[in-house]
Amino acid sequence: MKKLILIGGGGHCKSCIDVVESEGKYSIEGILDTEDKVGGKVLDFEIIGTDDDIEKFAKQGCEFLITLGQIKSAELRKKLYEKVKIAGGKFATVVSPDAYVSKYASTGAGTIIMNGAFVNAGTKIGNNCIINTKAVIEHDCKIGDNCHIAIGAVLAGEVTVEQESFIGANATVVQGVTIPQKSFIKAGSLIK
Ligand code: JB2
Repeated sequence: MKKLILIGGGGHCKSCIDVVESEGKYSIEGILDTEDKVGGKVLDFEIIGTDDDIEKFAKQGCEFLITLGQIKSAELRKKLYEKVKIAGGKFATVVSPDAYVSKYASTGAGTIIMNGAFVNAGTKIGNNCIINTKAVIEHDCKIGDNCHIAIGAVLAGEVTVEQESFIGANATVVQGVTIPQKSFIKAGSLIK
């Protein structure tokens, strides 16, 4: 199995660990968090260092997944993604075995597709995105880099979500709408 380092050891990390373990492609080497958290644990996995250790683990051939969540802003996830890239690190793409992803869809580096999500034909998902539990992304959607499609959100066909946007839990975006970059769509919204 390929070795994986998770970056960010909070609530979102727990959900990611579950998906990574059920996919069974990666062995989790440990988690990077802030200095004060080093030595602690998240579920069964140790916090083994800080972001200053990214380069060391990249040189050891580990892959990376940013496991910090993203709600108000994509800045921190984006910054960490760049840091891994500069260190020459490779990103994992993680897909839950309990998600449906069409063979005609594409998924970028560092993106996780979580349990029960649907991604239909012709959809393109960028890098460093979170497609959270039970999100539905219909045909021919375009999701830019650094987006979070939260739990149970529904994007109808041909929706575009530009980079660094957040679509809240159970929000619905109807067919053909474009969500501009850095948008924050509140949970339960109807966008038409
Ligand atoms: O610069 C950092 C950094 N800043 C904070 N580098 C690293 N490697 N880690 C950092 N952290 C750590 O991220 C914090 O010390 C903390 O352990 C973690 C954030 O955890 P928290 O549970 O506060 O948030 P989250 O981002 O994991 O989850 C939020 O977003 C999800 C999408 C929550 O609101 C969840 O409920 C939500 N599902």
